[in-house]
Amino acid sequence: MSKKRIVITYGTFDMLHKGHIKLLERAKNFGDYLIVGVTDESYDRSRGKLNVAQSTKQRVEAIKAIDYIDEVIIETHRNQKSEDMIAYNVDTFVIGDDWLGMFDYLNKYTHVEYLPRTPGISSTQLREENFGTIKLGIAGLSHDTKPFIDESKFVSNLTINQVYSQDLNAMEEFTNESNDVVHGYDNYDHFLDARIEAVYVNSEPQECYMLIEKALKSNKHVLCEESLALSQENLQELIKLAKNKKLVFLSKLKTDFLPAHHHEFEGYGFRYMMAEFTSLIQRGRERSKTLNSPNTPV
Ligand code: C2G
Repeated sequence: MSKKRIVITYGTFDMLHKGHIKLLERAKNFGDYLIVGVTDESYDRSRGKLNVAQSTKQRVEAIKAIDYIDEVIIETHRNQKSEDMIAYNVDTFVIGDDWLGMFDYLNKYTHVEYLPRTPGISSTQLREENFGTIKLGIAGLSHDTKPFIDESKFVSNLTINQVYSQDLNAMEEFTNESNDVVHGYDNYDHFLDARIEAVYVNSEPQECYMLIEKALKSNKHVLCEESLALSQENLQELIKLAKNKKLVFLSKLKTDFLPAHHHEFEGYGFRYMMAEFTSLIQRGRERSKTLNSPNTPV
């Protein structure tokens, strides 16, 4: 009896659509036994896919419901593909040509096939059609502003189209240099107009409370760097306001504010703590196809 020809492919398969289906149908034609690897959400986040709409469970169930798929596995880490080629004794690895060349390194294990992608359909498009796009404004300009805008391009369903700074010159300089942000304001009330639904506050600590309070009062969701307010009382007021208005009020919390951090250090004599920072853009070099860098296999 001849050996079954094993085919494998991987994907996020968020909001399963005809592009995915066409890829899977063609993959099956390369063999007798089709294995599909579905990426799990934490692995997706680590490779820059930040707002996948469906859970791993939902996406796996959608793939499992397709009768010509013989086995479904979960992709959880880098290098797993190399491990799977050996573990499943794969004959053909199939992927869409939006990854052209990225998986050539697997040729040492198996035969790699890039198939034409189906035009005109994508999960990003379906997410936008179903969930809309958040229009964000940035209040406060700093050295973080441009990197923040650059990285936001990896998040679908999000656009940044206006900035505010009480420093007119800084604001004009920024909008003149920026290819992305055209609308600049030095009047905060005018900035909080109808064109935005959310505000990213990144300003001086003494200014944050006022900027956040006004944004919440104008029914804008708020995302803020460190210091939200200069007093516990003011902070409680902002939290109450956001709750009453059912608005998102998010703060970037530094590790050293985390209760667990204090607990660990005080209780158990921690010597050091590791922290990882993900950056979707390697300074000075835009990653090709967002998720890949040439030297580490995905
Ligand atoms: N695809 C396609 N046509 C589309 C959209 C997607 O042929 N219009 C293919 C992709 O090329 C890929 C598969 O469908 O081979 C799954 O696509 P995604 O869900 O976007 O997954 P992706 O991020 O490409 O994951 O480790 C996972 C892999 O690296 C691929």
